[in-house]
Amino acid sequence: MAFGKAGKVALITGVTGQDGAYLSELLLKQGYLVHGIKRRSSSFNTGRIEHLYQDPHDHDPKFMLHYGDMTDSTNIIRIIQQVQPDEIYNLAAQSHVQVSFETPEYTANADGIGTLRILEAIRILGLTKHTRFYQASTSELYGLVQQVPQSETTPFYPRSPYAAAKLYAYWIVVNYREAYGMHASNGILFNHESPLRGETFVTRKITRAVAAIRHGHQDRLYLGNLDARRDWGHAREYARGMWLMLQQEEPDDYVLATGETTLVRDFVTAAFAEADITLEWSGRGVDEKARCARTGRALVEVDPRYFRPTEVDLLIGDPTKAREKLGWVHETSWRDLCAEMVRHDLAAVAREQRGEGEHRRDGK
Ligand code: NDP
Ligand code: GDR
Repeated sequence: MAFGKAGKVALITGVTGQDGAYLSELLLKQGYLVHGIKRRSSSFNTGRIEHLYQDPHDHDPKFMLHYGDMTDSTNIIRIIQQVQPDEIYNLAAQSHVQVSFETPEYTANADGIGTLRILEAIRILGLTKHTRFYQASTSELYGLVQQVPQSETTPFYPRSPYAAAKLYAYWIVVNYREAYGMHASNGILFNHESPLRGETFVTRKITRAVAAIRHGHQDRLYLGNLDARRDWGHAREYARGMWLMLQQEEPDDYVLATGETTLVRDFVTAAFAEADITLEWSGRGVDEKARCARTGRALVEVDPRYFRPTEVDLLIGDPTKAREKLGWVHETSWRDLCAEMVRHDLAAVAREQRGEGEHRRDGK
């Protein structure tokens, strides 16, 4: 791996999330001084970056956290002024598509206007020519299928308040790049997962449930639309792609994807298989019940409460531009990713059984 210039300063919003954790690790390894913005929370929200934490009283800490929120301009301006970052990675977002239908205004504020707040802070503070900016854009922008595979030139058609908010963020980044010559880039990232994935996204919900079922702590997994197709890659590899975008001489927009698409149903089957449980599907469509061949028990059921008012049916990305210009390629197949997540969650349940940890039941 190429190493960045020692002593660069990065600011990461959303540092406590899946991508924030992988990106922090990567940048620290590259010799960056990393500042992260975390939200005040009544419960513990720094589990993913616990291993990177450094006591602020330490001499010369390389990883520092600041309280902040994407909905508070004054706070964003103050942190950027203090930190004077060379690079800002804007990963903070209300990132759950289904939840965005329930909190559309907040999602627009945090994900859409929040992005504007950072860009304006860079401008107000006179950092336009100094600070490079990465925006966590998303394959959800493509929404209703226009053409596949989806690339940087495929038209957008957002299908959720989340995607509409991210659409605003995408275009305001392009606009600040063109209007003020900022080094601002959009990474249009397709779904990426890992053992650090939030527990209410479908892959992790599945792998956690498989582990709980395998150990007899849970008897059923309720899911929504099993017929959606997603292009799933490994989050660690996508974090490297983000960093590569900001190392280019010119800012630009890039798709990161694997180029392979998989049914949610097939991910479910593979995850159970990894835990030595063979699923036999009794049918297709929304009323199906999946049955476990070995025991005859229904292990997976479709619950319409997890259907979205509007769904994104098919995502499959074309990462050619990222390969050619950034030299970025994905390495982990979705099957290996699924296996890694199942093994991780099986081990977590086993630790809990030995009284060494806690395994919570799934939510949405
Ligand atoms: P996560 O949901 O795991 O992390 C989101 C982060 O944003 C968390 O640190 C969260 O804090 C923080 N956050 C949420 N709301 C606010 C707010 N109002 N102010 C400050 N911080 C906030 O997401 P991922 O790591 O998976 O994704 C990172 C980014 O990439 C997101 O913007 C997401 O929309 C986008 N994206 C993700 C893809 C994926 O497949 N993972 C694909 C394409 C784009 P807390 O920990 O306190 O909740
Ligand atoms: P997505 O991820 O909406 O693609 O957004 P998610 O894992 O939530 O859903 C993927 C697909 O699975 C279907 N599904 C379910 N989803 C959830 N969460 N829970 C279920 O029980 C369930 N059953 C079926 C969904 O309908 C959907 O089709 C993620 C987020 O990380 C976004 O922030 C990011 O922008 C996109 O990926 C790219």
